[in-house]
Amino acid sequence: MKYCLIPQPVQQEIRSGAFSLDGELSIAAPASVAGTAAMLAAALRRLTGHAAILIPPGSSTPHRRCIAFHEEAERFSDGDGAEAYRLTIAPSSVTVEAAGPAGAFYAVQTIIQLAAAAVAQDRGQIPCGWIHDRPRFPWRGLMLDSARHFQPVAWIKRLIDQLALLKLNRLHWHLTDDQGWRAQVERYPRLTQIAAWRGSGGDRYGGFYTQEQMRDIVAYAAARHIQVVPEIEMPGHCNAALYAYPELSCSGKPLEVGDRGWSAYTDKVGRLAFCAGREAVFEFLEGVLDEIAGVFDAPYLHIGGDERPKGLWEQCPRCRAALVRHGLRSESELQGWFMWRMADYCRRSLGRTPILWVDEMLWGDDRKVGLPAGAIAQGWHAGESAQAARLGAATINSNHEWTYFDYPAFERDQPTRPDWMCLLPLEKVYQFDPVPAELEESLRPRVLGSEAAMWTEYTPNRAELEKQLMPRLVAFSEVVWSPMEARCFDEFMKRLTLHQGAGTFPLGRELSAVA
Ligand code: TNX
Repeated sequence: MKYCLIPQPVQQEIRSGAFSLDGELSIAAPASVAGTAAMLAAALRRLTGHAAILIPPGSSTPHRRCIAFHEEAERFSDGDGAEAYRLTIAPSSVTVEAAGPAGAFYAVQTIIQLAAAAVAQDRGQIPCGWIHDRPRFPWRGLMLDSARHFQPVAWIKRLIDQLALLKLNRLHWHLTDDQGWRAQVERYPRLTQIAAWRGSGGDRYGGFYTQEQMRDIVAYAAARHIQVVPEIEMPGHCNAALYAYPELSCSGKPLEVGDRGWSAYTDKVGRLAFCAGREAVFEFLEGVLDEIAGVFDAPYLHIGGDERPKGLWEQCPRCRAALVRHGLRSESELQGWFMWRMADYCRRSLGRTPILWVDEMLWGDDRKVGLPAGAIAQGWHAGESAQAARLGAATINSNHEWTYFDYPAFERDQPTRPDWMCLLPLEKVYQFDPVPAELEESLRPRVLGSEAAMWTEYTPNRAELEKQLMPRLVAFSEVVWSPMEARCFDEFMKRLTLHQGAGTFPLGRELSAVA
């Protein structure tokens, strides 16, 4: 017998007896985890209908069953990390021991799932026993593309609730792309006046996040131990920005805009890039990153770097002159120089670790491009994360065949998606190992973890988004949290079915997601 938890914890044992959620309950927590304890109280009230009483630790709790938090850093080894926790469930008490606030927070997510399962299944009785738990990877993320289609703040908060319940700790926020610019930058108002929108009249589509809204999301996520990592794309995937500021492109001419929905900014002119030969481009990008770094407090900035449209820089006299000036031989070397320069800016001027998609930093035409020093390499094709690790970089493995949630989960949905998308069923997500099989043992610690990627070209609304995310995100949580040996798909499906029946997960409740 095992507890019904997703992701599966590292160690657990069920014993006889049960802790009843019925009736009076108190929660004793030190001030350092007061917010987390309050979230537990709110969740238990929602699930059981009973209010739990929050008390300071050490107060006596006569005649009342108690959930008690203890900070026990010394009982955890360094290898456990700050996210580890232990839970002991006895007939009259649930004891939480954690190395720090993150561990206490994950213990609470576990208790919430246990309570949801107990209410749905066992008349509110949580079986006695214990759980010792810690994540397999420190980087457990979801990438959300808000550029191709826009999601309102309220929905993103629900998504963050969902990530928290699954013990995911990064929201990588893709804020800019060819199809839209979503982040308010005060120095460049045309980004949100113009680049955040496409179409006209009744067909106008778009939106953006004010700095205040972004700060609100950062704080909401931080309270749930999730870091929000913003991504500003360069040197490609930038048509929307060039529509607002055409002087940053090679031609410097206004963009011709089409009327084909999400691809309006690319269908007439193709995909463009920032001009690598104009100093104004670097002034712009640095100005943008200055403000973004002021809004987001994570120690990372994602600066894109993927899929530069080829052949444009070769045609541009300014880019050709830059090539000569910097002693470079090809467009791909120029891209390497561009990304090195911006990565350096992140590190030296902003004190942030740059993260890059590395498709073009590893496989430049002449293989001379190389990764910027101190950058984290996010791989999305097979082989990239292993190669980046061999080059000495820390890496996030988002191999698209296993983690791209824009790909169809079901054969029946394939006709609605382009041919290059492969099928990504729930079971395949579940079987993913972020550590590439070919990677030498000694380099494996360089794999920080993984992110699933929710690209949104084909997900224009909430219903579509939730259909693509759920329940694959649930399976993904086990990929990045649980030990590889603990995985068994059939048994996972039983836990998933129970939690879907219990309505545990905030997203996708309305969907018959498993069918
Ligand atoms: C590739 S992965 C892209 C995205 C697309 C995605 C569609 C990456 C860094 N770039 O721009 O949305 O494929 O699956």
